[in-house]
Amino acid sequence: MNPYLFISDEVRAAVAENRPVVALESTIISHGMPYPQNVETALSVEATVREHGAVPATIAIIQGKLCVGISHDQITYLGKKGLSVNKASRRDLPVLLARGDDGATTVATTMIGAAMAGIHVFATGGIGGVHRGAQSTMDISADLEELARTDVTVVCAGAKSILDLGLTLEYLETKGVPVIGYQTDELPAFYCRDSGFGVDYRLDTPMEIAAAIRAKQVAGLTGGMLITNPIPEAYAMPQSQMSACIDQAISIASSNGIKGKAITPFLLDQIKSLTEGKSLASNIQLVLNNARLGAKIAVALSSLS
Ligand code: PSU
Ligand code: MN
Repeated sequence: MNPYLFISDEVRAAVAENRPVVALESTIISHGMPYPQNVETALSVEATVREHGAVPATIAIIQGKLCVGISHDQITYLGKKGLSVNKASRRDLPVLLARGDDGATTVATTMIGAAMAGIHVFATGGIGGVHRGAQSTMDISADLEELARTDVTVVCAGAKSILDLGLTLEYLETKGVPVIGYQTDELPAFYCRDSGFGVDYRLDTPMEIAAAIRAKQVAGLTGGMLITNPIPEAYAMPQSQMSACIDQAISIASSNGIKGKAITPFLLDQIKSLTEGKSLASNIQLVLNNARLGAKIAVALSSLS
């Protein structure tokens, strides 16, 4: 027994009975979107996972416990606290657990909680990656190392072009992380369906993805997989507008000296203002789209194992 791990009864029963479960992160709630849209989105993501036949397991650190399957009240609490909650990646865990503190889990920490609870599929918006200029700043998200070591499949809408997508793909290749395109040959770039970069493999059905996850498990291969799911056409933002906004947001961040863990939330907020809120509407839709795909993959996977 791990005294720092709490698994809800619903999630524990579903995992024990090999029913489909989808893990969900909490940094997207506290740091990725403003209140109240963050709470509304987190609750509709959970509802979407249920509608597609899986149990949602939103993960967060609450009073020093890594909680897998938090309540609606806890989601609301994290959403209202927003940026004042600790953004918790792998390196933050020891101190937050020891102190009995709260933390919103990034992709890396959510993968850790999911793996501890026996959950294989996790849906989110975007992952962290290699930042532009990382050649000198060395700003590379711990999400990539976690994908390299932890056995959880992450469904996302690719990564935002606030990152260097080419270097992010190189890093994932070095670390042995398969990058799969769902019904696409091209890596999606979060708000936009295309990035100009290819994926490693295109798979067109949730069952083909589940078969790859299953093969990895049966073969005893460790590490995660990345499933990239393009934003639905109707909500995609024009590439030229997005790249101008992102360039502007990055230059505002650098003139304000923003760096480290604060950079991603800062850029997201700037982009939201620069697009007059349109990026937030797109962000919400792509997360829902990933929740649907995550649930379908989890359903297919539980039929195989
Ligand atoms: N990208 C988004 N929204 C987010 C994040 C990334 O579009 O909310 C969050 C995720 O929790 C991700 C984290 O795991 O930022 C990466 O932060 P860092 O680069 O500091 O590791
Ligand atoms: Mn970083």
